[in-house]
Amino acid sequence: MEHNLASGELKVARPAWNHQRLVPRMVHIGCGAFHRAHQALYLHHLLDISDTDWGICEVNLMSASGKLLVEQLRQQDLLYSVTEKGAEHNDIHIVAAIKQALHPALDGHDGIIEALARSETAIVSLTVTEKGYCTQGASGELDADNPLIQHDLAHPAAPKSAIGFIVEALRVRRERGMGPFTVLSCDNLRDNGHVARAAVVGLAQLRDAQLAKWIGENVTFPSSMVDRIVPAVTDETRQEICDLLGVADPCGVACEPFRQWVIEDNFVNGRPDWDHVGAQFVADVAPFEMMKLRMLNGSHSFLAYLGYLGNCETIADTMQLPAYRQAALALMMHEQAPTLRMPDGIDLQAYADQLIARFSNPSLRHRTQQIAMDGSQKLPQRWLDSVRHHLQHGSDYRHLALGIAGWMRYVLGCNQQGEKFDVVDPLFDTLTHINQHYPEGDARVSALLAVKSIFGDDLPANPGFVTHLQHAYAQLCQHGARAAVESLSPEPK
Ligand code: NAI
Ligand code: CS2
Repeated sequence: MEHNLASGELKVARPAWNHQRLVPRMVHIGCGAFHRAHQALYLHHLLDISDTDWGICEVNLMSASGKLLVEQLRQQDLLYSVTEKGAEHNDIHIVAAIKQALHPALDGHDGIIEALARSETAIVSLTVTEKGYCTQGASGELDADNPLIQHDLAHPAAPKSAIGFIVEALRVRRERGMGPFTVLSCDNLRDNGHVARAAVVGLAQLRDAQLAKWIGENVTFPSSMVDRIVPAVTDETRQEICDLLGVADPCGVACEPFRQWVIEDNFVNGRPDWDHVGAQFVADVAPFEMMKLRMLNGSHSFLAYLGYLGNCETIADTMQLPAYRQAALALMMHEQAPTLRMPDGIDLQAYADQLIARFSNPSLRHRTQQIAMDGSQKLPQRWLDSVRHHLQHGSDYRHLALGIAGWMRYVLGCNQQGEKFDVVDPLFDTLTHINQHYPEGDARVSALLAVKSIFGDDLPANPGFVTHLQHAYAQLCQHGARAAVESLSPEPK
């Protein structure tokens, strides 16, 4: 048999503790690359320095790859590695924080609902991507027409969505006279705790008003700001990990050395002392979330759309182009920072400079096309709230306008050379319809602005904004992405 992380001889030490010690007090839904390199690693570090017994039960709900990952984790005793890639050297950790890993196709819906409902489950955390909450991007309310929600209403005991599983498990807990758990969203959403609450209470309300009331009164939904750049794993990454470990690790992930986690301290059923390993518990996460979403994610999306259209494969490639680097910094400092109200002691210029350095890390190879995914879910919190701020204050937002134009051009699904590429987005059907009927010009801009779940009612009704966008889009199409980004400087006084 081929050796793996559990059985093989390794070039690095395995963790000293035994899995027997772990109790699956946290059930995590969405065991993707980010969770493995972030929340699970924080817990791993805590297990390393304390005698805590917190362990994670991982749940993947979607896709064949999610099932495969669960199978692969099981094959290697639920161990996996995280490689932190600095510009100059790598650090590797073998993580031993997982107690159990489940998928509906392997364990049944019941198996997952029971894991959520068992008495030791104190926290249910989520990294299910922005679309996993089944909410309307612009309003943050549950989208009752979402096909997963429609399915879960028709089959409440065999749900498909993460929200459906949580509601059903809470129903079971209530019926059994058990207490609630905390729902901890770790996705890149504005007010992510609030979005999780709106989704869970919203679905419960459609099922049973009493259940919705019980959830509203008993379950807490702390918000959290999560940060660490974790690109999707490629064959190249897997080979690098194998070289470092001495055995293959199909569950391994690689990421940047930086990590940050700011969490609202509002847990109903206990929590690990993540603050002992670098997390920060605060009363109000909102300023930190907005800072990260607008400055980091906002400039990431700008670089992703205009970088991809300008033939840059990775974010680090965009940082090699002076105009993109300057535009990212100008977007952060002139168009995003002025929209933020930060607590004393936060230096936004230093934050922006650190982001430019992080984006420039040449060993990460974070693909622009990965960040460009699911734009319909990302634009509202990354750019559009800031646009509203500028419209209200009469201030300049040319970078944001070009970013939106970049998204509009990107979702056409063909590059400046006319070569086709796949656009991945939950609104794919709507976008395809618009591409077919409004492939270019002002009519295209208006058709895209009319997508209410992204732009709301107010933005398309603002003539100044519409004209600005039409102009930015025309410039981008006429001159190409690189020239359009170059034309943004010099900065206004
Ligand atoms: P990934 O593609 O590796 O994993 C996504 C996970 O979400 C998978 O477990 C998948 O099964 C699950 N999922 C996807 N759609 C779902 C749905 N509709 N319902 C339930 N589960 C669903 O992606 P990755 O890198 O783990 O990122 C996931 C999310 O984590 C991001 O969307 C973002 O909100 C957050 N995040 C990611 C960071 C990164 O650098 N990768 C950093 C900060 C936050
Ligand atoms: C990125 C984020 O994929 C994206 O949309 O902007 O995942 C980004 O890498 C993280 O938020 C960094 O913490």
